Amino acid sequence: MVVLAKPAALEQISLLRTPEPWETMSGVPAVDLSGPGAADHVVRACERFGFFSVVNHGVPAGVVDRLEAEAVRFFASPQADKDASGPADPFGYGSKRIGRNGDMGWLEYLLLAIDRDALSKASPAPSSSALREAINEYVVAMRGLARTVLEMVAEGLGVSPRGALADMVTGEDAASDQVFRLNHYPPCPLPLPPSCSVTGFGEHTDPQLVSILRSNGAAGLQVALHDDDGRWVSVPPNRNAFFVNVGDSLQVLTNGRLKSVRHRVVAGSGSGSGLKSRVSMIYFGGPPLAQRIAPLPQLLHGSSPLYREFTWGEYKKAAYRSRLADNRLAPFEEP
Ligand code: GA4
Repeated sequence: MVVLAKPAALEQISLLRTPEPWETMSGVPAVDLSGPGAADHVVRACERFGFFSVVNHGVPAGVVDRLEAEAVRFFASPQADKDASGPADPFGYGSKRIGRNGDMGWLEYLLLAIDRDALSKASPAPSSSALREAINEYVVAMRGLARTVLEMVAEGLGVSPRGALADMVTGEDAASDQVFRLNHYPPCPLPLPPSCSVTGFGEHTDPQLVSILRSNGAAGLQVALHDDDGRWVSVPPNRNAFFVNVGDSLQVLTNGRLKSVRHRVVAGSGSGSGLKSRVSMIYFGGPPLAQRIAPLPQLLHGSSPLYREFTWGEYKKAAYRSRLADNRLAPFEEP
């Protein structure tokens, strides 16, 4: 719920009514990728929540820690240095403004284009070579993880070949559209009306096939439960796990069997020294612009497609004209 009276600095950022305490999601499905039945487990989690965590993922802790340390260093650098990497239009350093249509959140971020398996060479931001190297190393690991997850989705759904979905994002022959984002959510020090929290990143679904998120262990991520009227629950942080979100494109490809997850981040508040900033790193796996997105015939089993076909380029263009919370799939639903 949006509340009106608030400090001027928060004028354009929505406040959320805070229940005491936020309800915690106790049953986040945790998939052990090397365990038996992992593919079925992945599909069940994607059907029920559009969301799961991955443990025993094989991504070396050093790769993650290096990037976290470099990200913390970047966000702690002087504002003028960070601004030199901005504005995010759409790529680069951004603060509070998200997208082009008036969405605001209590965060700063670096939004970056990935070419194949590395940060785009055409991107001047970030200028630190240590941060660029850490991102490149991390992105290679995320591409591997995205591939494994999408292969398991295909296997669990009985889609062949097993690489049909994974190739859209990590295939070698076409340039897929991958994006990488580092977010920093400092605690909001401003006085807030009672029982209110500040929106860090407003509710939305991700447009791509999958996104893989990792955070530093500070709370804030919430997801809306599919089977419970979209009730919001907090996801307990786990700095050693990756969280996978089903995106809109995977929802369409599976004719709605897997559903994209609405999620948001609530900023911490207060000025005590014990308050932790949240730092998250998210890989978004999108296909090449020309990729056709439509329900896979193999998954229709005689029923009609729920969505009309579009290209990823079309969807992306429409997404960039939308507000964060919009239902971006609605215009593509078959009547
Ligand atoms: C949501 C998922 C990714 O963070 C993102 C976001 C993008 C942006 O920040 O520029 C968008 C948002 C996201 C969907 C709707 C549009 C575009 C902000 C916004 C209001 C990078 C993406 O791909 O789509």
